[in-house]
Amino acid sequence: MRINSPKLNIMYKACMKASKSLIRDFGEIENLQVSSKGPGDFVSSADKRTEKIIIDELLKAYPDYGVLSEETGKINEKNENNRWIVDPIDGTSNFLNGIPQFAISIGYEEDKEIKTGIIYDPIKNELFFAETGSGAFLNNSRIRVSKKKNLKQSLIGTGGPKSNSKLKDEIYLEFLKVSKSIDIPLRKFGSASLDLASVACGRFDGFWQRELSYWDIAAGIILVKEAGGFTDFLDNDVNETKKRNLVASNSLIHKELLDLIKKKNIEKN
Ligand code: 2AM
Ligand code: CA
Repeated sequence: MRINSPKLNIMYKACMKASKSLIRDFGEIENLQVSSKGPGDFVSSADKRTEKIIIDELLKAYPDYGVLSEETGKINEKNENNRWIVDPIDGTSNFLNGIPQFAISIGYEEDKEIKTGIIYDPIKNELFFAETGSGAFLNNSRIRVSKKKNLKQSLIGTGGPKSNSKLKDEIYLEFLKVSKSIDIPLRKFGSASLDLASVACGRFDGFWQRELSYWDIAAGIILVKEAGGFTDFLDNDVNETKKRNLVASNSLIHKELLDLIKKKNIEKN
């Protein structure tokens, strides 16, 4: 593993420690799915357990750094210059249903800019990581975005809408609009961080999703950029924690994808 920066080293350690307990918890899901109570409560405690392991490990190394995380919220709020962004289980619905498509995602932000990211899929044992200026990696190999030039022949991922979204109808219409414009059916795999990792390593040519939280995408953004791709927010949502509308791609299809998503949704044609 080509991890030679102190930050990445700590993130890697936190990830590996947390993933041991996460894999154990995932193994329990199958039993709980057939129980009358279902796995809901168990998953929520697995989420908290995993997050605690990660945050403890990060703060052990850098006690005064800020943290923004899905379960705990904010820690050391005053430190706005150095901050960890943590999602302990990205792809919670998949995890809950025993589907092996979820990841731990940790980003590191310096002066409000994301500098380092790590996304770990513990089931496939795939570790994606990137740091500003040093490129993006999957396990031991350098990764790059795809070279697809034409949106029509591209493989595009998306996700959502959230069950409580006020934009549900628009999001479905947008899905329809994009589906009709490209030859390959859209992919909806249920973990935004892994979707971004897929753009970074060229499995997907592009990805977009509305109303994402910052912890879903912080690590993925640096990964895509360092792999040679582009990321953009659709509206003035750069400072939002919970409503980020993100488009990411291999750069070559970026304008075409962005223009298409921004085009008005048509109800019937
Ligand atoms: P999560 O699994 O951590 O909730 C699924 O399309 C992707 O969107 C996942 O990365 C999921 O993260 C994210 N997402 C964020 N908020 C969500 C919500 N309220 N409901 C469903 N998915 C959500
Ligand atoms: Ca998430």
